[in-house]
Amino acid sequence: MEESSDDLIQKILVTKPIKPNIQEFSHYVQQIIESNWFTNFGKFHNLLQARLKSVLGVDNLSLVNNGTSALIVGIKSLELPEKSEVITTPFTFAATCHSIIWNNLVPVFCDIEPNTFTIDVNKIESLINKNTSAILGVHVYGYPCNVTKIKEIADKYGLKVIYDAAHSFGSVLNGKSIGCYGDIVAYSFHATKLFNTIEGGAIVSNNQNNLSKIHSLINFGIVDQDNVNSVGINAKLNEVCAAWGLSNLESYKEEYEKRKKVYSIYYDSLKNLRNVYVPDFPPNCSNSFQYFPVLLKNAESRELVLHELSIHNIYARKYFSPICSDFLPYNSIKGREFLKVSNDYKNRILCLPFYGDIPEHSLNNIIHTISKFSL
Ligand code: T4K
Repeated sequence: MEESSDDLIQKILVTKPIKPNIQEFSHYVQQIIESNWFTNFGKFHNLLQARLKSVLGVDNLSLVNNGTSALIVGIKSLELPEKSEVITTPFTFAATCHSIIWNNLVPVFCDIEPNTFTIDVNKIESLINKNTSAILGVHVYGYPCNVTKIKEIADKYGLKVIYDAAHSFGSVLNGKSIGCYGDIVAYSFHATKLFNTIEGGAIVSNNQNNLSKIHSLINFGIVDQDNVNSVGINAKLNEVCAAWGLSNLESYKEEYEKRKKVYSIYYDSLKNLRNVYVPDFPPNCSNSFQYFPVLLKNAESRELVLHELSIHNIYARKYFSPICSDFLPYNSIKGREFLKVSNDYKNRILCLPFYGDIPEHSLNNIIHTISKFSL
């Protein structure tokens, strides 16, 4: 949280990506150049994969070129019946729902639960029918879905469970990695994520048998030089991005600690304001420190806050508004009329600029502005 004269004129955006140590990264790039091996499951890919298994506390992890590929390929690996229905939340980034359509499946929207913005487990069962094949929950902003109840429902109806953990790098729930819950868990390592490989992501499969299928789906469906056994795609993570990720493993830890401090300043200042809702993390789940979402009084107060902040060169973001059910490709999707909480929250949600070295005067400015328009 150091300030400089540059900071005073700098734009304050919703996030600021972490960067690797330049010496370490340059050293890796030199090795990549000399090796003549730039992609296709190279040395740095394999090193990062091994490190991330340990960092994320999971057994089966496959690296991919972005979080959207992680979702698309992860779902594909489950071989769900064509045109079957996948129950999901509209309160997420477009990639979540798009990944269902890309698999020739049908998304069905379920509303969110008001406290944590995650899929409302009390509303899932009423959406299940003979065509339902899976539930796709999103640990939105890192808040964990009710994984216990979702598993119970999935087991009862024989459904697969997929989690979008794009916001949950390093999250631990009930003493286990968030990646241990569900059949497939998709991570994003995009530049805007706490841990990034510039573009990148990972698929965690909690079924060991699925691993070789995922590996080949990432690589065109190739099994060996003579056999292509499935309609795969090219979703490989290249060596430079993998090396960037390896060098970022240290930066990530530092950033995590810094964000903890920023989080408590926001939390202590905003938590008790009238007309502002800051969701708490459940005691059994660690905070991923990916976003700092607040729910404001109404659409009008949100616009006032956004406008006032922009005067000071501060740009908060309306993640997630519009919600996915508002997007053109989803206009005729089932369940759109029952999204009361999602439709209310999309008008009030705001993700505040949230990163380790956000200047203190900007932080104070944001807190002051929200307090002013939340009376
Ligand atoms: N599931 C969920 C729940 C997700 O949120 C996402 C992605 C995915 C799946 C798919 O994962 P990926 O396929 O992307 O790996 C951004 C990110 O591009 C996207 O990854 C993220 N979620 C989404 C929530 O945010 P935009 O369209 O808002 O990006 P943009 O360009 O407006 O950037 C956001 C802010 O970050 C800006 O204020 C500027 C800053 N920024 C951005 C970039 C790219 C930087 O400071 N440096 C940068 O390099 O989508």
